[in-house]
Amino acid sequence: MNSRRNFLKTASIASAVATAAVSRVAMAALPEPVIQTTPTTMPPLVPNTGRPYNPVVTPNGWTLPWRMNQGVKEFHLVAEPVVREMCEGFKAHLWGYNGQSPGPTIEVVEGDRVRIFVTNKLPEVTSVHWHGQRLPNGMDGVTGLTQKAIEPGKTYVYEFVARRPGTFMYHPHADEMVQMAMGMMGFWVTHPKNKHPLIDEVDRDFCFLLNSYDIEPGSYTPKIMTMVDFNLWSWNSRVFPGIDSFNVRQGDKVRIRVGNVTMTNHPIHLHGHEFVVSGTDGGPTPKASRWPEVTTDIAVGQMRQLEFVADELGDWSFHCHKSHHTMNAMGHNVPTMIGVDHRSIAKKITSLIPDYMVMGERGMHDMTEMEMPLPDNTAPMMAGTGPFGSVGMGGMFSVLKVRKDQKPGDYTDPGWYQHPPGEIAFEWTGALPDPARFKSESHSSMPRATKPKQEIEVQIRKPVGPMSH
Ligand SMILES: [Cu+2]
Repeated sequence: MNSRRNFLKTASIASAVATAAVSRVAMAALPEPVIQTTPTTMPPLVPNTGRPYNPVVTPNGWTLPWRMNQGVKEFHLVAEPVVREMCEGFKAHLWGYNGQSPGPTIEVVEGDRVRIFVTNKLPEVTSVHWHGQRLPNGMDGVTGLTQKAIEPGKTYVYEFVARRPGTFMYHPHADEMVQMAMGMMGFWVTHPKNKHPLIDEVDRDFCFLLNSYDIEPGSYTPKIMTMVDFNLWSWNSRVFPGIDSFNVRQGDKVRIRVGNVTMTNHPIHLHGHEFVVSGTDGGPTPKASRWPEVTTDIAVGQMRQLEFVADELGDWSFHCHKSHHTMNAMGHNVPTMIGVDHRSIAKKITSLIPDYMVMGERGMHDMTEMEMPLPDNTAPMMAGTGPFGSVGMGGMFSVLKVRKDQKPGDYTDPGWYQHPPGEIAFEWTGALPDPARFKSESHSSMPRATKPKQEIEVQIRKPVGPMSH
């Protein structure tokens, strides 16, 4: 599957050999790049060299192994075209790092000296900017401003000390519009060296990037000129139901780190719990500035750390609160048909076009259960089947699964929550009394000068045309 285990074996052999005096030539060789071939969530990479720390888990992602070279942590990133499975049955042709988009998460400890080799296998120049880091200016990765562009086929070396603990990311600073629209980005976590007054120890630590793509149904490559009208809203380049659940044990202190690499804001919302924002890409927030939230807006280019105690058992939705961001590839030119009875016209059309289907006269949930013919390689618009039927979601949606018996360090999916008897919403089968209607007691503050001549009820149909979110 992935070659991490082999790499670690090789890496530890290499370092064992290294201490036994190896030629400078061998030591100068690049670390072997590690390539990931699946979009599954890899277990946390427990460090076997350097200072210990509690590693993060990257949903549908992985952490890049390193080698220790005379006290320096060495990583090798390869910028290259990748095929990313965004959900089952839907593959996108993106650009990324080391086989996937986003690239692997990089985890280091405050005070570590880090050396990152970046090999460019793209058809155009690139560079890597280490978003949020304190570093020498020449290591900041801005093409033309702080360094030469990395030409195709070339490898550059970045080296700096990870001075500030916290939540960071990396992405190109060369032809950014194209390269970020194509999926080039990755997470970076710097763990604190010692106990930090503002950084709590947690039992579970997750990280993901918010990203968006515009891929026409039936095609594979994102349109890179899109500014607002994206049709795929993803976490770590996955769309629901392709996003793995966040599996924790009841009572766990949980930290979720999120970075926004899209071109709009995302109000990230958690059910059943309150969280605080314990940090940003600027560092941990002062304790006095933390207040309880169930939704926090993450603006473009921002990163946030959400922290909470997962004390409520269950399967809790965790999603972006913009309703268009929990749907997949959809045409935007669909008029609202709710309340429109077009049975008669549908009958006439069906005689001409047998496959004709009327969409959405009772809302659009029906579409989630309908077997609609879709072009090959298209993510279903709203999907995901839960224990009670269709979830009717897509895009930026996942589930926090809180269980009594989830073992510490076990991130595997425990399956659906078994609700205790009497704790599920149920159908009322008794008589329905007529509703008692309240008499309005409100008055307008400023009465109209003239009485309206007649009651007007407006029937609105939204205009057809391009829509922004
Ligand atoms: Cu959103």
